[in-house]
Amino acid sequence: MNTDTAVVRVVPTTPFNDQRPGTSGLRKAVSRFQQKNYLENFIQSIFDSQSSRLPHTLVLGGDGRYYNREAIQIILRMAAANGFRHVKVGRGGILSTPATSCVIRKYKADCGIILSASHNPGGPQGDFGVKFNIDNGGPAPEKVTEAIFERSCTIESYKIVEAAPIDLDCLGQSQLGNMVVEIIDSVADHASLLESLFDFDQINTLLSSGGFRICFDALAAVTGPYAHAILEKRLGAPAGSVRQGTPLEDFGGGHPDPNLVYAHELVKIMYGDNGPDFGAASDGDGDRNMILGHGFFVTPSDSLAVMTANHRLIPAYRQGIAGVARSMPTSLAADMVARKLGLDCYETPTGWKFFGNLMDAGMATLCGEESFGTGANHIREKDGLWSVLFWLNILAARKQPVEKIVREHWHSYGRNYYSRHDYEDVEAERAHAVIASVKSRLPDLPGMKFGKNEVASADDFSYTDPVDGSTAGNQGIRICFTDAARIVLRLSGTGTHGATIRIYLEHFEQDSSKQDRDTQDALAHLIDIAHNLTNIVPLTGRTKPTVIT
Ligand code: VG1
Ligand code: CO
Repeated sequence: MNTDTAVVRVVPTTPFNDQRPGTSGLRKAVSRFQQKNYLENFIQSIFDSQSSRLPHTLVLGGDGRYYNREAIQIILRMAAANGFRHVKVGRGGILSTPATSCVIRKYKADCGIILSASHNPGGPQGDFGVKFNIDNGGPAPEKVTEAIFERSCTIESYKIVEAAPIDLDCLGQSQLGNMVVEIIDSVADHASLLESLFDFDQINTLLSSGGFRICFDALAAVTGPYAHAILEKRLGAPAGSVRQGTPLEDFGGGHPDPNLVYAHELVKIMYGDNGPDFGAASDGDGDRNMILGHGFFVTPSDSLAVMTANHRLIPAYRQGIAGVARSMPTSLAADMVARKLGLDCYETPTGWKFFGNLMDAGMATLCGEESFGTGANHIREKDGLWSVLFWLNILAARKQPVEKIVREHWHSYGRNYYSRHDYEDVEAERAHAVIASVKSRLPDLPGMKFGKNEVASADDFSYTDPVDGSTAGNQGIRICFTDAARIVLRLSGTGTHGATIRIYLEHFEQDSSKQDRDTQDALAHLIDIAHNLTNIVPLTGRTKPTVIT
């Protein structure tokens, strides 16, 4: 189709007041995004905030959720009107978040747009979202998201060309005005990057031996095609090792969130008699992961620590790694490893965007968050399948069960009992009251005793980026105890209904004879202290968390 003559329409609009991106992009109910001009305003605000440089190449895709295809058609017509010359789109509108990061970097694109609300449910009654990534392949840093938000507050018009819809399902190039639209294979680039990092032959031998079984649950979200191609076709896992491997617009009605609560079918399989040796799940947009052994759950914080301790088993990291970084609420397990191995260790605010500078500057190689996210400097996003392959490579090299590897790890480095308690959909005012009441007590807490636990320090975490000196305040309350236990409290920046209070609890146990306890039991004393400190029950009217991970 030749639409060289495509007419650019300038459409008048008025600002919406709720387009400030959160922890990871702009997330709203689908119905909000479908409101007239809502998506268009936000996309134009992104393009306007980039106008100091001539835009050239954009990478575009999404997790396949409801409204993905319609949004892609709108964004393509707006990109053409805004002067882009080339857009690479994942076939069928499908590109996982890590694959998008990979494609941006590989082809030196200027930026990327990922249509996803990650782990939030999809479908007409669910959520939609827009993430914006910059030329290093990573999420836009706060100065960029703030500029987008400011623009959205004053926007008066957006630009779009009139054109017939592009066929998203057919590989190859077509023309939209002066812009080339290229439909690319969603999987190929990311799969070959992953192949360059790990020992695929060793993993293949393990998976095709018949003696070692895996179960990967894509939760009917974006990773299905990637997992089928890599785990089954390339690495020899028998067909059927990947379940729920077809992306559905509503994720089959579930929460595409890989944790013990929402990936319950996988959990049942892995804890069943004769369950597989290794299990994993991924989230809506493929950047998160959960790792399980037979009858055994690996906390994401422990997963980062085990990866750090075993990095020399992986070809890409055999020569050593630069350092490790974790988000503030993530447990200190990785720090224990870093200390023993003499590696640099960084603590950043929640959200992958804070790791980008550390990786760009060659300061951190492995990064992780307690929220089921681990990744490395091969791209600038967390990467679910990378994490799965990292574990499979460790298992293939060590020839031990997952549980044994983790227990030996605890024996060497100590165990960080860890859990997160979420109170979802709390009335915003009440949630802010909880935070405010703890904040007002912070100066008095150091030295205070709660039973046997004495507070060593208490603060509101603020971060100064060691690379560019930018600062981020109000990143969560940390209360640290003299025995290395911690309670962290913050509000979620990804929800779309009311406010979500997250309480993170951590207790360190060096004594091997005490590393076998139930997590919630081991944390019971800290849970009591957290209730006492936050007054969460009287202030919110909630007696227990909505989700415990
Ligand atoms: C949550 C997690 C955070 C993660 C973010 C995006 O944020 O806690 O660790 O980076 O989601 O994940 P919050 O503000 O709700 O706690 V995802 O997989 O969007 O891309
Ligand atoms: Co995600």
